Amino acid sequence: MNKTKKSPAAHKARRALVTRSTKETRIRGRLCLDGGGASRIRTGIPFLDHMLSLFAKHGLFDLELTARGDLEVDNHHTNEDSGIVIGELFKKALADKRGIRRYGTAFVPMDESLSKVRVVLDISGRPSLFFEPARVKMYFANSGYTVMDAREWLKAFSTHAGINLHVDILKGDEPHHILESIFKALGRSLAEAVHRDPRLKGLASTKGVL
Ligand SMILES: [Mn+2]
Repeated sequence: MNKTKKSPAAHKARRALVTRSTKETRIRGRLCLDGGGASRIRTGIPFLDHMLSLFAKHGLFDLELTARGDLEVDNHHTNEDSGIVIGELFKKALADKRGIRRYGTAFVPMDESLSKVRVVLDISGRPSLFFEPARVKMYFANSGYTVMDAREWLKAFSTHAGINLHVDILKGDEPHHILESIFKALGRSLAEAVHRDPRLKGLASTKGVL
């Protein structure tokens, strides 16, 4: 059986570094797509730090993110801009997207709360987000991070990564577990989509562009 000889590029770890400064936030991010799930996240929003470390862990991405934002106003700018920077990191690290699987799907249950989430995505280059969080209780007592904040983050991320993203809550309404399921499922479905398949020559598209 002829062994497909992998080109050196196929082995090279895909990395990116992004810094972004506005009057509202200053953010620096570093990503390795072919990592082991290690992360160092400091956004000043503890619940978001928790979600992004789960995202990195379950996606096997190595991720660093340091954000300094106008939290004295509220967490909106820092939350949204963190999504922008991580989106840009994925776009940059994916570069020409050669050999990637492109599509990813993940279901993640959180057994004790019977919450269940499905994430389906396409690294199509045509960004959009479909996420109707209507069934989830809107507010967290402690963390102050809401399901609407998560939607803002997912919108900023998918727009700047060029990803068509579908998030569906199939069961459950407990916010902490629902959001944990979403960020874990996002990590797992992205890991599948960015995976390089040696049998794939060029792009996973008959149009030849992504
Ligand atoms: Mn948790």
